[in-house]
Amino acid sequence: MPRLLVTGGAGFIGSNFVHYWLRRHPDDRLVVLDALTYAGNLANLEPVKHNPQYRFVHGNICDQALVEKLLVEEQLDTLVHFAAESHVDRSITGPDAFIETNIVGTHSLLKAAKNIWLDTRRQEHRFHHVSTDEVYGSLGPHDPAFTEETPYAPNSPYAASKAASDHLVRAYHHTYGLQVTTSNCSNNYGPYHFPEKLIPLVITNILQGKPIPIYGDGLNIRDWLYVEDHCRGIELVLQQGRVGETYNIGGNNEWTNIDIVKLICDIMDELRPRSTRSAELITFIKDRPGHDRRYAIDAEKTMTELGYQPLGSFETGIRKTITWYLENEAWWKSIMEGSYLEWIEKQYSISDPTAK
Ligand code: NAD
Ligand code: TDX
Repeated sequence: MPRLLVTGGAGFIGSNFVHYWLRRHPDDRLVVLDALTYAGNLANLEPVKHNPQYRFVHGNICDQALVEKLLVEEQLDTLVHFAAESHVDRSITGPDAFIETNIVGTHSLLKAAKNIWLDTRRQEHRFHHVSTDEVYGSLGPHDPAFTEETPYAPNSPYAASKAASDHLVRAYHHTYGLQVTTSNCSNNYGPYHFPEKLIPLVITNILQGKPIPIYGDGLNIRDWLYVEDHCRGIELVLQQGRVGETYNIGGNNEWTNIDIVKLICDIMDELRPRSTRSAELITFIKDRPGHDRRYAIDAEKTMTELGYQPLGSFETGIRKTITWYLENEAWWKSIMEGSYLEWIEKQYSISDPTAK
């Protein structure tokens, strides 16, 4: 019976993973370690708060002594590492936190895992590192999708920090024999997605009658995956993945930003009609510096080796997501204050919103 340490479990994907895992494996021990940065939210974990199998620890992944203490005192044998600074735009305006958490923090976790699982106890263990497709760089319109063999070419400080952490994880396996796996996933969407990211930003801006900011020409392409499919992919890697391997997890679901925004506008008009059409809020603004043009994931290896398949259609997933935001207004409204408002002001306070 695995005993899990989930880092970053109060964030978007981490909290979805906690719910997924405890639903599917109710007898497993699961400890969340999270620093509760602006992106971490205990409300995301409210539904499991009283579950005796679950424990929340407020702490930083850079605190090696704390991680070692938890591994020993809770007899943990599996670490699922979500904790990160995750927003590309914030990495452009302030990269330091990305270096600290994504690189130094991941290294600190690796040192703790090596110290306890290899040097002290010599026990069976797994260190699973959650990474992103952004490490592979940007694709042209007709390029084949990223495979696990695609050379790394990260373009943003965020992507570079994730790439560095992937390399450290690989090196701890190769050099010390730490039992690691890594998964590289495409853009997730679903419940508890922090409203700074495109899909929840569009939904919550429509609900507030605010402009929908689209960077550049809106023709950048992302592959969107429902967050529960990502959680299932990680579960398969934990259960059947080969140690030392990396696995791509994707949705086979490429959309231009403008098309996805128009789709959300149409669904919003149907579910929550307003006096004007939501699409009228669309505002093209200055492009993101270094904006990657296209991401696409080839998940063939994960599908054939582990039986991974994204379940459900995008149409179903996006409707479920929009409905979640409609039904959980208190959740996203409570975020719309303090430091988040300052970020929005700084990022989008372009006096001429059409300035290029
Ligand atoms: P998120 O920003 O929503 O959550 C990150 C969580 O990590 C927060 O709870 C935060 O408090 C915590 N955290 C940050 N710094 C910490 C530190 N130093 N110590 C402890 N906790 C800390 O991120 P997310 O979107 O849920 O992404 C989770 C992981 O998945 C990240 O590693 C990200 O790179 C990766 N990923 C995300 C996506 C996506 O589409 N969101 C896609 C592929 C991979
Ligand atoms: O206001 C916006 N306007 C806009 O046009 C925002 C916030 C985004 N965009 C565009 C930029 C991207 O082309 O939408 C696309 C998606 O943007 P984000 O939601 O910021 O995601 P992205 O930059 O693709 O990165 C995401 O996927 C990979 C996650 O944030 C990363 O953590 C993950 O690794």
